[in-house]
Amino acid sequence: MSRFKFTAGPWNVNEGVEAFGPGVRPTVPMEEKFKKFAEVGLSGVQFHDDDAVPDMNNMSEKAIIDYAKDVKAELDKYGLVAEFVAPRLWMDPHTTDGGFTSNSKEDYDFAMWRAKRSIDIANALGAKNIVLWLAREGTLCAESKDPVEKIGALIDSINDMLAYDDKIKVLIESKPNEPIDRSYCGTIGHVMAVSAATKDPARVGAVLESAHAILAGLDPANEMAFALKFGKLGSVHLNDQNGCRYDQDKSFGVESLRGAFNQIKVLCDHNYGANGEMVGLDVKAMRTQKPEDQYRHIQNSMKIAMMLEEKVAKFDKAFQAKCIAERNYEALEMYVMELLMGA
Ligand code: 3MF
Ligand code: MG
Repeated sequence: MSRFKFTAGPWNVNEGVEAFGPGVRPTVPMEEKFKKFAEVGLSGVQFHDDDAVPDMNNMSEKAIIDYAKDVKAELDKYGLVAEFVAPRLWMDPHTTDGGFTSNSKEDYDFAMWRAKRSIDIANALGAKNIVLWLAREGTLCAESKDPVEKIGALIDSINDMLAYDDKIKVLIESKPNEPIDRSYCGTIGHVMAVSAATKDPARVGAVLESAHAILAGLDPANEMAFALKFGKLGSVHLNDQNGCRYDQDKSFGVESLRGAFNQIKVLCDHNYGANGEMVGLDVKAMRTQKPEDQYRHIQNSMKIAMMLEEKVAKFDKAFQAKCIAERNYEALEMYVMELLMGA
């Protein structure tokens, strides 16, 4: 049993499309994903706005809410909750140059329309959070935007979301690059600063994704800790990443077991989840994976997280204190390695 409630998004079971090759697995219908998510032990689902309401651009505001209510009924059927809704602002022709930081007023307005519809969808699904992964908020050409002005525009857009609904929380998922070259919210530190500059900082927090921290050259557990200190770690995306390559979304812990241990440790040590926060697994199956076992990466990630929870429970705090008192960190480090290797 885990102390955590695990979630994943429908995008975490996919056809395997990448920049160099087409899909290799058939599309799985949404309801089958819900059914299977419940079966493998997830507690909830994360949504992009158009995962929940696919044709939303062509629908009225009321029709969007009605459609989302039907999705909520399907979730209920499988005993799942909705964790968050994230406006997908990187696929649409209106967001080619970003949304909240676009140079086009029309595109900015479109992004705000999607953000507000995402809040409506979240309310219909019973989700408490909006997630902003700011995929294209930044520049490909550094001189194309005034970064000072654009960070102001981002803060304005969040204030507008907070004013639209007085309960919803906005969580920014930091990422330094990909698809954008220079992003405006690359790390948790950036997210905390933006949060502090909004009209209701208590309702603006962060999602830390392990791989995104690694892409920023930072340690995921340390990034989680930074947000935890401010009471603003609203969600996590556990996964792994082999250094500064393309965004890999590997199963949690498969590249850096000690790094994964320290993520689970910081979450356990600081009672993450006590206010309803969930543990998202933003993992992708390898393109080589066959359809008949295409939930394996989610199951593996959850299993590794739970095995690491057991290691955290076994962690010998008295021995740690002794090592600290003697400033013998070589001994402490070897103890951790032996703990993880089962010696
Ligand atoms: C990109 C991501 C995204 C976000 C998701 C929800 C596809 O690197 O991590 O997953 O997590 O869009 O914000
Ligand atoms: Mg993510």
